[in-house]
Amino acid sequence: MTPSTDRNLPLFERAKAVIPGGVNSPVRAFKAVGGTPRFIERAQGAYMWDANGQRFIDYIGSWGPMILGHGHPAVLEAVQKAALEGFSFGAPTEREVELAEAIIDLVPSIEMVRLVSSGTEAGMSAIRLARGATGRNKIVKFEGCYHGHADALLVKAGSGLATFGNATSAGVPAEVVQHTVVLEYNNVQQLEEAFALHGADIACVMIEPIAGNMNFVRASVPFVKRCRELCTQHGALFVFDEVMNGFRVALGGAQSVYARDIPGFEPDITVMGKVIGGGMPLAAFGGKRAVMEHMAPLGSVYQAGTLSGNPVATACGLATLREIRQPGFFEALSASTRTLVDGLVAAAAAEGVPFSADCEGGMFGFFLLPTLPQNYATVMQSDGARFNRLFHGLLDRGVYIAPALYEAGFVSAAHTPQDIAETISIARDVFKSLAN
Ligand code: HOZ
Repeated sequence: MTPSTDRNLPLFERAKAVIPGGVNSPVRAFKAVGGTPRFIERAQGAYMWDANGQRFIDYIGSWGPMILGHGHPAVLEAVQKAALEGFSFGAPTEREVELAEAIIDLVPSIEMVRLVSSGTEAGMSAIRLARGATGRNKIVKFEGCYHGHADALLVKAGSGLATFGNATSAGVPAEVVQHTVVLEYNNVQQLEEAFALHGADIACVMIEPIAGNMNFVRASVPFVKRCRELCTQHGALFVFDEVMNGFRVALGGAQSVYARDIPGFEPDITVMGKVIGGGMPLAAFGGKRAVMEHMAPLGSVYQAGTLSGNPVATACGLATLREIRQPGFFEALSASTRTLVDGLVAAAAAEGVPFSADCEGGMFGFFLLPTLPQNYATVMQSDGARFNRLFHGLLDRGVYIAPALYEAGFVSAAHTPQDIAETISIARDVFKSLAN
């Protein structure tokens, strides 16, 4: 691409004149990796095309929602039909009930659910609900977990904040986060100490069970088990933030993955987003009836939204859930993701590049570290400069991964074995250049 035919750069310059940093969500600006963000014109299946007409195999999938790939015919049909019927009514619809029923059917810990428009809104409302239901103020979160950009949760968070080296946002008054207790992920001892100190004041413990905002780090089974035990023992609520994991790592979400090792395991509140909207602005939080009945208009915890349960978004989400419920869907998706991850590990090993990777369902992550990290501090030891070379090497050759070290990747049902094989072969080329 000669400078005169490149359209991404002039678009970025134009964007920067009218939008802070040229983007509507910081990580898209390529600030950490350098270079010019690609302005996407269209997408289909596993591919996206930028303003220069370059094709990319897409492993971002709109940061998670596009589990079926782009432009799935059944989803398109549902969205087109819903759009013709009306964009927004600000009144209840049958489709909202259907979507709530589908979520409850798939996630046994959820008996009632409230639909909202974004993961941030869902996380923020879940915290308010936990505080309202328990009459307590303190919330426990873990370093590197990102639960959206609500004030009380923007402390030592991952995602874009980690990328810019400032895990706590400016503009959040100390008073607002005085009740937020931040602990190390996977550190049982710290958790026990926090409960010993504040047990009677803790409204909830909130966790990304398979954290996707410090790349991909699993909460260990003993850690999740201890969180559950301590919450129950002290009357606190255990909140699973499954915005990334829900309907992505397994049909029943991360909680169904942990229930394999912890019989009967259930969180009290689940926060969902991304896949349930299928690419439209839709998110949710749900839990046991006794907890959810604290929500207005039944109870005194207030939350509302003009676009909550939007008819086009719910049509998109329902059509997406219908597809991922098909027998064998998750087996096939998990197998593709596993093939990708194993292939990348083998390619890095062949070129002598220290590399570790992990996956669950259609979500994966990798590190330029010899072993998988267990917490944020270890994630931070990753070699950022080397990651940037890897990122640009892949991007130039048509493989689009997240432009930051701290973000998980996503495989869709539209990724064919050929796409995966092509990705691994491109990665091997790039690893070769990294080894030099
Ligand atoms: N919160 C997303 C990363 N974990 C970024 C979303 C976006 O930029 O679209």
